[in-house]
Amino acid sequence: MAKKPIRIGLIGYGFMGRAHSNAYLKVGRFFDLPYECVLQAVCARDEAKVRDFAQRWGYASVETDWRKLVQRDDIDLVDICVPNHLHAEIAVAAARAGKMILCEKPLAMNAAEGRKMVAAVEKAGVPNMVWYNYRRVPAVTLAKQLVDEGRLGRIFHYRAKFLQDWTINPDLPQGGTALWRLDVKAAGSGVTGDLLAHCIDTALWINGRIEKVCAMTETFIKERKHVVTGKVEKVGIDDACAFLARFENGSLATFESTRYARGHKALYTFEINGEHASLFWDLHDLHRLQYFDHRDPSLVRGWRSIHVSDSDQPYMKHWWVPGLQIGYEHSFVHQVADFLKGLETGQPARPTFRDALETQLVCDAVLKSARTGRWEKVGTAR
Ligand code: SOE
Repeated sequence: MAKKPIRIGLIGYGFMGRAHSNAYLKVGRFFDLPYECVLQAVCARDEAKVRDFAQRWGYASVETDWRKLVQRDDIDLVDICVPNHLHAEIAVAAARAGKMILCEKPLAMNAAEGRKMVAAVEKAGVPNMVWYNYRRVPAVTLAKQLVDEGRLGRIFHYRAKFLQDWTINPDLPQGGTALWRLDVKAAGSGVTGDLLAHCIDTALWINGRIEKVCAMTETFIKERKHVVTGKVEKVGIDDACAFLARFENGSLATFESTRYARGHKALYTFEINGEHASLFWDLHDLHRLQYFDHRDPSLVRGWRSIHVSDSDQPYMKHWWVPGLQIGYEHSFVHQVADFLKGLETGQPARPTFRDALETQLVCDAVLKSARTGRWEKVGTAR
């Protein structure tokens, strides 16, 4: 049977533009779906560079103005891969134009913007999703499955961290194409929106709602040259953030993120301790899930390192044979596959914009608590 084309309009072609394009190209080869992703257009301001990108990845056309792209009749889905301060305006315009929308994380600069985006997609009734890709690393999906099956019993603790070390150099400027993550006007926040947002998304998904948080942040390098203005400017982002949280289910949590942990490049880890069992996952060893079950006979009781590559384990039947692992890029392929499956079944793939607003609300409460020095309640998205 002929597959229905989904004509993609990608806005932005950085690291995420590549990750998403790769996913669109691969998904139909590994997953049986009634849709086919068509790389219809890519948009960015630099015409020469966007043409190069289009040629390398196989996009049929280019645009240099996102407003034109979202109005095109031959685009079904708009994929937003630009810095955070542009997410809301593009998403609202794309929703009004009736496009499906995939948006890079975090959803927005803050929850107020996020609410407008949720209202726009829900009013337009367009399918929408945010690229919190780590949910779809098979070992993370398996962690969720084990918790949902009740294997851990009552959850006592959730512990997550995301450590990097790429901004320690004080000569690193802020702003511009590659370094917008350091510019608060483009990013909204530092590690809270960029890295902790991933940890929060996974945590809410696996362990439910967070009621309140108590946070501290620090900006270690107070001034940096701005690439666009050429002036030395105040740094407005949080370089590091740590917070305590209470989940609605009664469990206690600690979250930590920094770009100043020398030696760590992208060390995202989480551990969950329950009444019967615990689990631990580490992005640097992403195909393994560590699991300890106290109900095992004491002679053989201990942490097992589950190599998540068996065809019974999440997503793995679509790839190679048991024992052969997959990696980071595949989490994006899985996300597109689930999105397309959602179109087929009418059960939207998650996180939707509304789900991602929950994460945004936690980020807002974390940043507020860091300012006030008090515990802050997390607002509700529903
Ligand atoms: C930052 O370095 C970054 O690329 C984040 O923006 C991504 O979301 C994260 O997955 C890896 O680190």
